[in-house]
Amino acid sequence: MACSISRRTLLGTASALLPLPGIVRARGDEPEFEMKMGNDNPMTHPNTIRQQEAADRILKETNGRVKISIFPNNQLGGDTDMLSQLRSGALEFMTLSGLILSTYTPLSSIYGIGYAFPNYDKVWAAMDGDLGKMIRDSVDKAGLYGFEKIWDNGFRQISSSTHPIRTPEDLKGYKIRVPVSPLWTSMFEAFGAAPASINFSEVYSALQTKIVEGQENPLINIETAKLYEVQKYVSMTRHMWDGFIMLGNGRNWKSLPRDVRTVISRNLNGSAEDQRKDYADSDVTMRATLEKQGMTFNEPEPEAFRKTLIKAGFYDKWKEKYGAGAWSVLEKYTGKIGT
Ligand code: X2X
Repeated sequence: MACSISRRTLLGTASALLPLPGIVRARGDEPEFEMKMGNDNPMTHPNTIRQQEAADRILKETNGRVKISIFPNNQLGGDTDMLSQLRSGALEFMTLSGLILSTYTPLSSIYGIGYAFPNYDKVWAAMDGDLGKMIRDSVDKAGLYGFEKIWDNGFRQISSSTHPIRTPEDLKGYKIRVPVSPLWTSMFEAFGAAPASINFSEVYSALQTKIVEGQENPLINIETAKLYEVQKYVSMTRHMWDGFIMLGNGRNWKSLPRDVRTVISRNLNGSAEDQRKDYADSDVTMRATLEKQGMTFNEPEPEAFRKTLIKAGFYDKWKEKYGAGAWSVLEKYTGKIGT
């Protein structure tokens, strides 16, 4: 006798095996949740690659119920445009430097203080520890959601089309692009440079048309954005560390079912760990690649730059802005700064 199992029974049994309460979705069913994620990184950048991997895993694990579409390379607009979309809920997710976000959440730039972190061990202890928690709490209060694992954006180096940066003197009057952020502007003003706040989406053309002489970024961003086509020198100043906070719109995020939030968090945080590995040794691998593209490198002595910031009162200014409490959380991981 043919064993006939009703579709409802089959679906009921099958759904019991799924990681999520749900039903086995018939092929072609529309996703229950369709969302967008934006970033300012090219297609070949680890952010785009790892975010797409996470989105693929989420779609599979939810059996097609949750679809996140990735829009890389400023397709949805520059960082400040995407941030406005995120805050309104028109965009559900984006990665953004805490220093750019700090126009709304001042504390989120504290990790970017010049020469604060000497190495990645201290970076991750801080960002996966109390400093990251403090920043995420400030992000949540601003109506956004900060995922537990921050993504890496590396130690930053200065590139130039006119001359290498060997000493702080070389930064006097230097027309340098910086991301749109009070801390970035303040740091290069303290060096005596002439910083211009420009979204990454406009950096290549600003360098090409000589609106600015140079910019600063980790080597992986210089390579993936092809800035070697419009820059000649790279000075390994390593003047700060930056990260990309994975952000969600707070209201959208809280409206999702708990099981959906669990799958999204696990996969986005997992991809953050993968992306950190991509960045970890990129300064070595990317230097060889960029030298092949014709860039020349120099290694300036950092102490003279750090002393310039001290003399300009940069550390005192920002310790007062963040407050002694937040500053002590930072120094818990970095040791005394600005002395
Ligand atoms: O805008 C930049 O320089 C970049 C790509 O590093 C950031 O998103 C902060």
